[in-house]
Amino acid sequence: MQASKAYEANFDGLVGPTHNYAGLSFGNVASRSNEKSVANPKAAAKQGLRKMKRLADLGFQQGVLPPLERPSIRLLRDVGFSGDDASVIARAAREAPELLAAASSASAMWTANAATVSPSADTEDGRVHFTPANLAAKLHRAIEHGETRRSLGAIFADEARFRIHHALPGTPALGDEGAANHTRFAREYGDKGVEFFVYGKSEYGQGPQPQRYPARQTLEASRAVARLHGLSNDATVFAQQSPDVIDAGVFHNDVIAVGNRTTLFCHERAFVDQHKVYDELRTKLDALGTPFTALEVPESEVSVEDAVSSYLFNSQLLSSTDGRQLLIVPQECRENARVAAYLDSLASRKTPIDEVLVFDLRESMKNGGGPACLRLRVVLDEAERAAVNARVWMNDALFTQLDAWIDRHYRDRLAPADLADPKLLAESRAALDELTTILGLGAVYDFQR
Ligand code: SUG
Repeated sequence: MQASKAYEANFDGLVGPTHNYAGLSFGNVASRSNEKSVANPKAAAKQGLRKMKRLADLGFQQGVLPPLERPSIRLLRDVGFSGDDASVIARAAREAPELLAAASSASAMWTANAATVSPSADTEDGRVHFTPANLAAKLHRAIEHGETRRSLGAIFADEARFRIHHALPGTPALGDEGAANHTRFAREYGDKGVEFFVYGKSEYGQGPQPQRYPARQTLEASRAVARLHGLSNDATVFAQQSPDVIDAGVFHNDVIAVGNRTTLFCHERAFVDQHKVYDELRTKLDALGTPFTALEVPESEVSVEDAVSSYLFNSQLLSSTDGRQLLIVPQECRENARVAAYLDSLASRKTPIDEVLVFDLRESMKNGGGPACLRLRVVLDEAERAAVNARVWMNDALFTQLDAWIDRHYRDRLAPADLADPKLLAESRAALDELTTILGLGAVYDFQR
């Protein structure tokens, strides 16, 4: 059967007005080491927006996902703070600043964790399937999925083409971190592919576990998502992340590996039984007539520590229309001599990477979010693409509108103490209210209902 032409669209999370550094993610080195530093939400949002614009200008399909309503008054009420919204914030600031911080995080910007997505070419019912991630490992992230599901529903509304599941039950046994632990390989995007799920530990099975930092994704969750999406066993591979790299700060697989079409770019210490993992991928892809190349970076050239501090593997590997592969890296990769040398050497080696583009995403990086964290990949054929809410596609007009919207609504300085400011809630709601009009989302936020 001739597969229809399909594209990989990237949906980036627009950084919300409450972007701050609260040190909420134990196991994420950058989050912990920048705790309590002063953030610049305006710069953060503009850095992300510029990446979207540049990729759209280069001819990639680029969409926008909206921020969530923060601070989450709903969370603060759920944990017992009452009164009007200003009193809820004031009491939380006084009695439980850590809960106010969790309620205020702009963490929905990292849309690689929004959901796991399976293209229609892979699923039993021929629809594109989304499972919002329960993000059960961290409170500030565990409150995202209900609102995320609503946003996805406003963008991928056509139920004949898109199936948006509910998140898995939010319990440690089913901890799910979404597409950050999921990659898909296929010859062309529209061909049937092999979906690759990477987990940190098995809740009920045997096997090694990290000792220092939490494993956020379980095998049981990965298998559940594959079942929900109607994926076949002969086109799925489940692999365990090396527990010692989790202990070195690799809290999601996308901090140590990235894949695109027939290429897996990863560190040599990424997986347990790494060569068996390659063999299984190669065998299952071969059955689909699809080649497979693993471009493995040795510890002797780039250590796991270098990978964690530079985010070399949190890059986007993109196929341009002329078939070349581009690697989108954060500027921190140029600032690490070994990583820079590795990237420079790509030109003279025979590798599937043809060009490297560097982006300044400093504000997000300081919370452990690089280029790949900021985007959710959705493979769409022509008809599916036409069914997406057209207002979310990045173009010159949307860029200009969003850039001015950021100027109107965002602060350029947000310190931890500012989270107690009740004006931040009003500012954030005013911004989001206007955004729903710009993006044609309808009343997706609680405060609009
Ligand atoms: O979940 N950081 C995020 C970073 C997520 C990166 N995503 C991927 N690798 N795909 C996290 O750890 C820090 C927030 C704070 O500390 O204020 C935070 O949530």
